[in-house]
Amino acid sequence: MTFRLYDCVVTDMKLHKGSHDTTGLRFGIVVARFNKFVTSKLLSSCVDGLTKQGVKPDDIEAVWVPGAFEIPLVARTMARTKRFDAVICLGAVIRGDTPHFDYISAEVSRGIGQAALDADVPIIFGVLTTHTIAQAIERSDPAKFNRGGEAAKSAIEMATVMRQLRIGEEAPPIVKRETSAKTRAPRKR
Ligand code: INI
Repeated sequence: MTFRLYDCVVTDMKLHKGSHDTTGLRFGIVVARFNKFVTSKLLSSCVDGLTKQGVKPDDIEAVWVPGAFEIPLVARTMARTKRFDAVICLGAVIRGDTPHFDYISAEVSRGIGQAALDADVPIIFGVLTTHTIAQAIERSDPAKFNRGGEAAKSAIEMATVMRQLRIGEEAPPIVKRETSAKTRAPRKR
């Protein structure tokens, strides 16, 4: 039997993927106060996204920080407590007339990546970096791009897949060994 995964024929592999089973999972959120008219919407759709997937409000902890620049340190500190299965970072960096945007957005993305590796806990990048206020409003609108809800989904996926990997849970055997080249599905071009 063959199995096609992203255009490849796969045999005899274990496939791990995240699930919707949020039982017992705890999430930390770091949210920047700067551009609060945007970040408060990101926060509410993020919390909605988590609770709709069964996460208990008691298992969510949020921390406000002054701006996006301050997010990585707090995210790292939260992650290092090991009280959270994932930490979600929410912010909005909007381009202005000066190079400030470039410094803040570069630092927050670099810092969040480094924090996740340092803490060995998934840290989700839910920070908008936009050219205009209109773009930021659109991306925080739950009826449009809803980046807060997307960050929640990413956090659940990462938390569940990491839980699987860490407890060495067996992934369901999805494929069996191919018996002959004839059974191999043609490669898509
Ligand atoms: N912080 C943001 O979260 N978004 C921005 O767009 C922004 N701009 O443009 O200045 C911003 N600045 C504040 C910064 O994150 C720090 O809080 C501040 O520099 C103090 O360290």
